[in-house]
Amino acid sequence: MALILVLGDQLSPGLAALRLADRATDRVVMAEVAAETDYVPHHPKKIALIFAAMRKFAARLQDQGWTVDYTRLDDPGNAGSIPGELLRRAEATGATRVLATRPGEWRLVRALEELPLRVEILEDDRFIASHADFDAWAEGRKELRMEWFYREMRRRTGLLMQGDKPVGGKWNFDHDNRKPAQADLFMPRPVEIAPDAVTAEVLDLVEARFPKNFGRLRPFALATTPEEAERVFAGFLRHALPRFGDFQDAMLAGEKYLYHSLISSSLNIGLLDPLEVCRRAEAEHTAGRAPLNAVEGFIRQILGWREYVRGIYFREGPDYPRRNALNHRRGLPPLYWGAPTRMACLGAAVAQTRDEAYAHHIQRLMLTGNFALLAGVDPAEVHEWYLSVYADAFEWVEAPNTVGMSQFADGGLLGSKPYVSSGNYINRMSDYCGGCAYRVQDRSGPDACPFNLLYWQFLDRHRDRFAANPRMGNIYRTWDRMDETHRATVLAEAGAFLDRLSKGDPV
Ligand code: FAD
Ligand code: DLZ
Ligand code: SF4
Repeated sequence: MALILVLGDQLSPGLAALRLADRATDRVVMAEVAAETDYVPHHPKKIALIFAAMRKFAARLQDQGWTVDYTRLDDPGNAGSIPGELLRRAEATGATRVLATRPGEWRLVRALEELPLRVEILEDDRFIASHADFDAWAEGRKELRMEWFYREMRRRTGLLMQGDKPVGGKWNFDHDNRKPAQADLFMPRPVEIAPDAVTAEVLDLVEARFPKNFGRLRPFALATTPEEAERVFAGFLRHALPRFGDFQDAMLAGEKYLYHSLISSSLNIGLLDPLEVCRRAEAEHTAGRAPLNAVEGFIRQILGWREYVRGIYFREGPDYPRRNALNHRRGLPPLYWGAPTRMACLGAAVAQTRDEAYAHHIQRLMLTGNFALLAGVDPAEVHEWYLSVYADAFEWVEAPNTVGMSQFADGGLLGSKPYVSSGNYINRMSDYCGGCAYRVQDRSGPDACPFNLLYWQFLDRHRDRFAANPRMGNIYRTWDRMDETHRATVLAEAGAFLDRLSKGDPV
């Protein structure tokens, strides 16, 4: 008899450990534990999502004839951690063997390996590429660029392929995908999911147990079953996918979701299957309901980025989230936890994060990520924030995005140049600046947009690292051509801004 471990983000009926288990004799172990709720201060919506989805998944397993030892957070005797719960269940049942599916964070992989039980850790094959596939692709390459990996995945899966050529003659239609959006009456609205009795009970528990965690618990509308996730995805395919490409990088005040799919938390906890999602998006193109730039852009996020960052996380090893190539040391400014700010764009991104445990990619990358990088915030603190506040955040996907893509803390493994911008980019891609106390047009002076000041100060302080980068030479030449007095003013004002940030003054 074996104990079959199912973690809170492993809620897939076809999970490797369940496939290998014997329903008649083995026992499934699932546990709500303090070690998982507390290793970072998760958003209450994220904890509620995991608990509600776990409870519903356990009930289905039981209906299908599995024996499930389910521990609720408040159960007396709760050992408080996953290894502790496995030991407790092993003692109670006499089991000596554990069958697990590889967890998505190194911390838990290590904890399972150290258990004084016979633990078999199976590969998590709910992904399109296996670790061996990724390593075979990465082996011997000087640069691990996503675009090359993505093309390989297109060839392997046949997605959007015509023989050995990409459909439409191009691999990537990003060039068409950079349009700013305008609010209109036809903006798609996310499918409404109403909490059922199980979710309602979990919401009460989370409210009582995590009153101090950053984030609004209610209203709660995240999908917690495969059927709910399917409704959200079907709504996206029908109403938003056709314009997903055009407005992928756009941001609008008051429009939290634009044309995004909102399926990341469902994919990451196992309610949706990534390959199936890609095939269904492809079918929308084949049927003439969605243009190629939208469908290719969407598929690239999942078949490309999602698979690629997972490969990087496990290939790079447990120290990856602690990398700090730019030696940034600043503490995370209080505005990330909701302290008032005069910066309209950051205020909106943080408020939306607080309310929904969601922000879309460009908000994460070019608002909160960009600002932290420009201000020199310690990437470990940035990483902890992202891991805490988003419902879809698990280290395998969050750390490469934050530490690598957004903070350049891996020294350029993920991106050949840092994702930094002045206010100009934010103004082009959003309508935040119109309602801001700062002036995006001002390059210096008392009301100058802080992104304008910090952008040049960042480039100046990291000149040794970036000036020789062929993709950045032009930017340095522009800076060097600016009037010397202006450059000195910008650096002095950026320094003063950073001093205010250090003192905890509102900015
Ligand atoms: P859509 O825009 O509709 O995209 C479709 C799907 O593509 C997403 O559901 C997601 O599964 C996948 N995807 C898109 N971009 C990425 C990416 N860069 N990496 C991996 N998958 C991607 N995504 C997470 O799932 N968890 C995280 O913890 C996470 N942290 C991030 C941190 C930072 C700093 C940045 C810049 C990005 C992060 N992302 C993360 C990627 C991306 O922002 C989210 O996947 C996306 O915003 C989720 O919203 P959506 O489902 O509406 O996505
Ligand atoms: C995120 C999370 C939370 C908040 N709580 C639990 C839990 O109580 N029990 C559990 O099995 N999983 C939980 N999770 C998800 C795990 O943290 C996740 O499986 C690991 O971080 C690996 O990705
Ligand atoms: Fe953000 Fe600057 Fe625009 Fe204000 S002016 S919203 S700080 S980019």
